[in-house]
Amino acid sequence: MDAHELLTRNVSEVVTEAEVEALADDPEGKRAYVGYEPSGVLHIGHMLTANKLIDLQEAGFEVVVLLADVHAYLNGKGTFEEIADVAERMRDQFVAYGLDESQTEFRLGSEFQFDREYVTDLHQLELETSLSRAERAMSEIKSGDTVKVSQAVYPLMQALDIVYLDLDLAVGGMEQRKVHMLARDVLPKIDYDAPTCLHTPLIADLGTGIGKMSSSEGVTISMEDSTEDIEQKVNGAFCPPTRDPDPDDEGRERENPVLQIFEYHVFPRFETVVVERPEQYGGDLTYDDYESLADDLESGELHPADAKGALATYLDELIAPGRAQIVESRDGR
Ligand code: NAL
Repeated sequence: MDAHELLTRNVSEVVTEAEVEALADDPEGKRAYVGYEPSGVLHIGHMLTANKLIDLQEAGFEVVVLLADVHAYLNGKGTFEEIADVAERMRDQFVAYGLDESQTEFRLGSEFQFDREYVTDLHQLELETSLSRAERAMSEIKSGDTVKVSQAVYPLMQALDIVYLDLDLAVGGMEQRKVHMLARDVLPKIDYDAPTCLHTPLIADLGTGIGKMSSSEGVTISMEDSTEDIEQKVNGAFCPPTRDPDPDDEGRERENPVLQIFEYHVFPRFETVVVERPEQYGGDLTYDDYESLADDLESGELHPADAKGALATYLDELIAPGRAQIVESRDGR
């Protein structure tokens, strides 16, 4: 797979096409980052951006994972002590998931976000940004019902981090796009470059196929799930025999989350996917790519129940190392 395909496969949006093509032409030594508010346990959304980081490492990029401890604090996620503890565990889970430790730079935001130069730049960005713009940028990220001043500072710090970590490419889920658009507008006003951005898709809620899967509501998959939990959640998933459960709806309100997880999680990490079936139902099916599996689901060759059985097996394999890491760190206390 060439560098351009590694960069852009399974991506919802790149900003801009021309900038990403220039990076793909000469990827060696380029730096990409993802930032995460530390949370105790990795879930399937973290794993999706991590898959993109693994693609980027394969293309020759250096990868930076920012454990955004100050951002989590500004977003009301706990005390600094609590967040520091959680950040460490999150790092170990990323490594267990498959982010090569020798190729990944893990940073804490608090290492540089209190420096005088950083804070001075931050205040300059505050002068350049309206409150309403900052608030809009946070609509998909903020926790709690009321907007706090801290949450208006948050996206400006996220913009500035891209500069201070010396990055060529900012990666995030689609919920980060408004923050990145703000960064592209506001950084040039204080004479920094607008960052190139790449956004990964959001997976629909497993149970209904509606909206986005989130750790706060609905059904999600996390590294804490046992094999039985995964089987149960996947068996109960919404999986009509079609890629597009909402053909009349222009906005595609409903997705097929089982197919999405095959596309964004299973095929990027496994060369072939085997769906086991008893001889009497036609025997095992083997797939080399997502499209042929989705075609078979649509034609009726592959029954949703068999697709779910295989999905549970592969998901379990993907999270098993992280699950073992969580158990180990609990036992170690
Ligand atoms: C992501 C987050 C916080 C700070 C960042 C700085 C640079 C790059 C990415 C960053 C966390 C993210 C979230 N906003 O919602 O988890």
